[in-house]
Amino acid sequence: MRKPVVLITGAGGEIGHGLITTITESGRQSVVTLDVNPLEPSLARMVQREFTGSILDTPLLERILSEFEVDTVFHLAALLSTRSEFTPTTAHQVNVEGTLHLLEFSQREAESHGRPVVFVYPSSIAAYGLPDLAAKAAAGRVLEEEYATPTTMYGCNKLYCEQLGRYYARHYKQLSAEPQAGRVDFRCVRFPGLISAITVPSGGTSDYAPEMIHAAAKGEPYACFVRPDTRIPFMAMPDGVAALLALASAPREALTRTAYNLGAFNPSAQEIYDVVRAAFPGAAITWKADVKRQGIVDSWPADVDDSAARRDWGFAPAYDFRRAFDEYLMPMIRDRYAKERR
Ligand code: AKB
Repeated sequence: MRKPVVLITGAGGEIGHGLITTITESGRQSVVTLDVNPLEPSLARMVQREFTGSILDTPLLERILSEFEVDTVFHLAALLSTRSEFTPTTAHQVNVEGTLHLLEFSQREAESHGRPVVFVYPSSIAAYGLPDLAAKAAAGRVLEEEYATPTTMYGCNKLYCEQLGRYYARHYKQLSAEPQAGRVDFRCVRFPGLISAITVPSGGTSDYAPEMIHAAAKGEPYACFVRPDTRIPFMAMPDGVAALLALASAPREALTRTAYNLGAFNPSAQEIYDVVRAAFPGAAITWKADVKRQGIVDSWPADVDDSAARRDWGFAPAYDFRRAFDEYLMPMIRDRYAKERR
């Protein structure tokens, strides 16, 4: 008998690092990965099988389907918001068609082993689109249904894929005589900006926070591409990974919606600057707002209402702003770059 495995797409990215490590260290399930680039050797050693290729490569997905019994999919592969604005049609292909391929893959896996496949999808605060700064200031903590009018290709892709996942979950449920059998159990979070001590993201618009911190730790100058008063929600990467795993294992009947807001802390860029400069007094950080990227973060909410996630599946981030810096980011980042310098 084949043993069920977890499939992680985009596994070599920021979230994939933490997810692979946490799942494999728990020893509970084996992990199979798919990424356009080979995994770092330290990650590759942890996984049962690594596939290098595109989520748009249907024969490759067929091969995974025939070789593995996948019962959970973490579909992380995507082009982020800034990058997607430069190549919108490619972004649509990867972010939307790629997700469609993975949903179809999951549907067929579920049919073949007669049990639901849990499909975990990271959506984003980019799914929101606030019309201007006055509306952003007045909106406060936005609810999932509010301001669902994204301004970026990435945001449109994320919002649509939330609906696509919901369609798969509902459509096949209605077709099936046995409601739980053979279907996609779609679950999704809207992530804020994520900050990791281990990796620096690329192609995102919330990247100014991790870039500022990592540049300061490396002793490199950094020109921040947003204004000091810019405010969006953020989360420390360990809380992001923990949230994906908590949502994946939550009892189905506890879930009242398919897409959940998540938040942890929401400092302004100036507040991030202040803690970074307190930790690295010599840090050479300047301000050089980029009109396009500033426009994107100005359309994202200053904060989100994540009470549904807290109520339904016990979401409770361990790191607030202070703890994220004092107990996670600073010690790990200092250690990491000190080792590199040795
Ligand atoms: C991005 O900036 O594109 C991402 C996101 C907020 O989804 N980090």
